[in-house]
Amino acid sequence: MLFTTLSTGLAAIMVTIQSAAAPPEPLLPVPTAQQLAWQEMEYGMFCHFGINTFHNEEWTDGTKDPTTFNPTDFNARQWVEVARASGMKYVVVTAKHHDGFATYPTQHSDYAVTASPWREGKGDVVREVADACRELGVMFGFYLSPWDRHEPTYADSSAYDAHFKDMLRELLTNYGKVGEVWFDGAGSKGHIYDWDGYYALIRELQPDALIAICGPDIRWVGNEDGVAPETLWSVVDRDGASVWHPAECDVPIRDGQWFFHTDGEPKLRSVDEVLDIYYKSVGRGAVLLLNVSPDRRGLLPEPDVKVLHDVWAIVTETFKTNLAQGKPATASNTRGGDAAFAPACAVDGDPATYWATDDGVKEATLTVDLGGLVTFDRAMIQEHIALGQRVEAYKVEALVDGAWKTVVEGTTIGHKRLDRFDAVKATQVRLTIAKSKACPLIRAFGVYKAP
Ligand code: FUL
Repeated sequence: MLFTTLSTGLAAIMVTIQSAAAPPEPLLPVPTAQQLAWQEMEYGMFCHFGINTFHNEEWTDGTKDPTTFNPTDFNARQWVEVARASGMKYVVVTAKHHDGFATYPTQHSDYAVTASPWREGKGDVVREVADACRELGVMFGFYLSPWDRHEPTYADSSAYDAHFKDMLRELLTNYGKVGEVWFDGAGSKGHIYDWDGYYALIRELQPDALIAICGPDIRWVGNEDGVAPETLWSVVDRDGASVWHPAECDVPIRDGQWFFHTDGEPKLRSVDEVLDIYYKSVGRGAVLLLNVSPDRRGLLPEPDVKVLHDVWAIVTETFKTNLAQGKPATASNTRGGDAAFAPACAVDGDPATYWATDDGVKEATLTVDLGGLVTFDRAMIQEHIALGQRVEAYKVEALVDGAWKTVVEGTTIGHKRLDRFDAVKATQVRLTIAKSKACPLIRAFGVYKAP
């Protein structure tokens, strides 16, 4: 009796094991855990704040009197609260811009907040931003300009490297966890830096920090418009090797102005313009780092805050209800016929599951029965990029009056693809993966109606 029960149980286990399809092999290269977590954030706030804020200039030359830095109502918590309420998951603050003025009390330069009247020289912008980020659950990052127009050692590469590492060390040890270090390439043409030495220091002191722009973990998208190309790969060739190097789109909310200007309000982009940027960055698989400049009070200006708020209200409202979620889904192919990789996994709202095809099947369709006439004008697709970026071409069609109508055709998907199109009224929706480097892994597929 006991033997029979045991053997029946074993047989059942055997059957389960046999019918489970092997998980797909990763398509190398794949993101690191830190890159993956950053990609999930999608949206962050850049804050340019420093001596320039008080001179109506984008680039001062390192000679402005440090006593001119004097915000009247500085409150970094307001910056981070606004960022969080606006859907942003990280904040990057300028610790030093090209002018060399340090917004934190460095021991390695007199050109710093310590020489300003602000809080009698005892203020620390970086500390207050870092503390607010920690308290509010927002990732903290800093910008440190390699190009330095004030520092006397700048003319001597190795002396300057030592100075720059001294500042880096302070920022990496005194402010808690750092998520991103932003190295701007501007102004540095012809100068030789010890990049490897900088990177080694970061890896040693903050192993989880991502090094952006002039760095190995995050790449610059290549423009300051906040726009990623239609076809965006997170995999690029570097020094003859294929590496995971995802793109970040940095753009100022006031056109052309990273720093606050007293007469800059007319440059403030509209809600529609920022939304368009969102679709062309996050919606093309990049991460958006939107710059909002604190003003001379040391606060984010109210009109800018309103735009951020309104943009996020629209994004949230638009993507609140996936009209395909939980609806019956079928596919032209399911990996091993296994429920673990079924098309339903793309519409279950669970970020951990995905629809996968058998190895070698690089073209496939997923059809969702919407269960009646449904109106939508947005689509969202996500790949399971933890196992590599794969899809090269896709199409979304809607079943309208019994005929399939193409609403959008595109190339790459990556972490997320958002598409806008004229509203359709359909009973079914179909995603076609037309070309893929390996079997496609679709984590999410959704259709939505914008407000
Ligand atoms: C550029 C800089 O020159 C701008 O002032 C700003 O910091 C922007 C983010 O990067 O290269």
